[in-house]
Amino acid sequence: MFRADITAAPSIGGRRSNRAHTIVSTLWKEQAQDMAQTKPRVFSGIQPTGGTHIGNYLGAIRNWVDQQDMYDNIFCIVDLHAITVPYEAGDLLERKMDMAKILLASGIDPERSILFMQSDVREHSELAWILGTQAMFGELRRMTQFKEKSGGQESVSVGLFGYPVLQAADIILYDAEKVPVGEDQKQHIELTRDITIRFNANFGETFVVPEPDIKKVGARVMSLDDPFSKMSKSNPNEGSRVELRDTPSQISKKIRRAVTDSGSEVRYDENEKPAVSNLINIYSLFARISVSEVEERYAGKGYGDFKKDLAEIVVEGLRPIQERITELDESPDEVYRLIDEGRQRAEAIARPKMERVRHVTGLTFTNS
Ligand code: ATP
Ligand code: LTN
Repeated sequence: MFRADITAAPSIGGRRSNRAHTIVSTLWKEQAQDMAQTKPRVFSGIQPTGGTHIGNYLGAIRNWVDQQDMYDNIFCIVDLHAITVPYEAGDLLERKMDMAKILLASGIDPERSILFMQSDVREHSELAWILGTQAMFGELRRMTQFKEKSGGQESVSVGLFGYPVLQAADIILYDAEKVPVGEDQKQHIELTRDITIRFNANFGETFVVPEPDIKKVGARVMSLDDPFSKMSKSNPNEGSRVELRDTPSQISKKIRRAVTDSGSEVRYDENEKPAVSNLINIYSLFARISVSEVEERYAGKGYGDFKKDLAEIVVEGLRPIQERITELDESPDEVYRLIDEGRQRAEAIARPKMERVRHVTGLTFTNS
């Protein structure tokens, strides 16, 4: 029992300087000093569902990459989430490999971040079951993503219903403080907070309560065929999104065909010009310049010039990623090796944490 307490103490938030004072024993003081130096932890996940697009990239992946030096990073390819809807086993394996390559090619650096497959670390499933006992039917039923994906049908999996509980387990298993995601995930992170607060109240302070990290710009890249719905892999119209693996000519064609608004001015106005505003956003994010700079650049010019340049900027922005993906296509063994290393590092955090959870919930049954 003493051992369990030692391993658990830092993870009850002790890693953070502002919580270091909660650690009382002398033995822990040294550890606490070390921990006060460490960076806040972030956790985020992405489903290996194929068709990764610039919405996923600008809303999530690129922020993870940009912020790698600021945080203690854990990124997870959430295959257990991907199996909550019907799928083929062979396809899943391919998509997991594809996603691993996309993340590495986008700049997730295994030296600075832990990158791993969710199902490789069994503690995710174990904690999800336990958290399921703390989550309420009513609160899960209200989740927008569930309502959208189930389309009101009865024949959807229990896994799809419990999806946000597994997501909560992913995050709190590592005591993540920040969760960088797109706007669509806000509700899931709020639910994660509620479940965590409830667990801590029932069993004692065990987990850090995480916060969403949602950027103002890029958090919601809209569809190219409808500026009122978000760019999505599930849209049957492939012209609605630019995928990371699209060729330059596919990208140009999709942008040329993207819907625009009436008038001809390249001006940011979400109400009057939602489609053009979305394209301006994409431009500003890829070119890493402000929205007003984009407007200045295109003052007096029309949609045609703007779209032509936008296509070029997106093609050039994706080019280095695509080149690295091609390189990784040649070395799958290296990808397996890096992901397995990630598993080991994730397990080293998840194991002791789960021991603590088993202990506080009365599941550990031993006389040692
Ligand atoms: P989709 O809705 O495209 O089918 P998803 O939301 O299920 O996909 P994931 O692959 O699980 O996609 O999402 C990975 C990350 O990408 C999440 O953080 C999500 O918030 C973000 N994301 C997805 N779509 C967009 C978008 N259109 N704009 C900004 N961020 C997005
Ligand atoms: N539900 C998320 C993917 C996801 C996730 C996570 C994101 C699963 N577990 C933990 C952040 C943290 C999605 O659909 N985008």
